[in-house]
Amino acid sequence: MTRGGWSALGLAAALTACGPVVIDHAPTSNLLDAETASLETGSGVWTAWFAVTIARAPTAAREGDAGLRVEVTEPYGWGVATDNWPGFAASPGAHRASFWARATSGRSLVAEMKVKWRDASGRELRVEALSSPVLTGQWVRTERELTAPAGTERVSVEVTGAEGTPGDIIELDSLVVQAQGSL
Ligand SMILES: [Ca+2]
Repeated sequence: MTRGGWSALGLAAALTACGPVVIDHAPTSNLLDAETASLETGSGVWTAWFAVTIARAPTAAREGDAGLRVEVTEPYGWGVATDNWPGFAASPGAHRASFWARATSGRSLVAEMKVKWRDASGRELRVEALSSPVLTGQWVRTERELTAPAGTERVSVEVTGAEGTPGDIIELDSLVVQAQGSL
């Protein structure tokens, strides 16, 4: 069939559909929305959880044009989190999480991503964590295989550090939690 034929067919299908168009996500797509993952067009659902101010910043880009700049404002630990209770849609099964990070500090800053699997009501079923190596000014990618337990319908993400003093900067980009194919 010609390209034009397919277009006409697609239009006819769209016109006869009753509900909103449902787009199936590829099995490897990111559970986090595009802005939260990439910071390219906005700050997504990131919130300054404790001891930080956050901003979408071109200087914090590992990929694309922007990343998440996290400035520590108090000593003894810091944290950012996704703020879209009860979280992004998710399903049980094998996943892979990853993120890029770097830091502008002489201290031993480590960024830990916590992935919280929740049921439909938002109840926490399992928390899995992946910790970066000690961060430097060079970007480093941290990755881990995860398993969402039975009953998982939602996922939320935190990135925290146990160290930090005011003025420390941590930059994050390309944060991913993706399903590893359908089971
Ligand atoms: Ca980016």
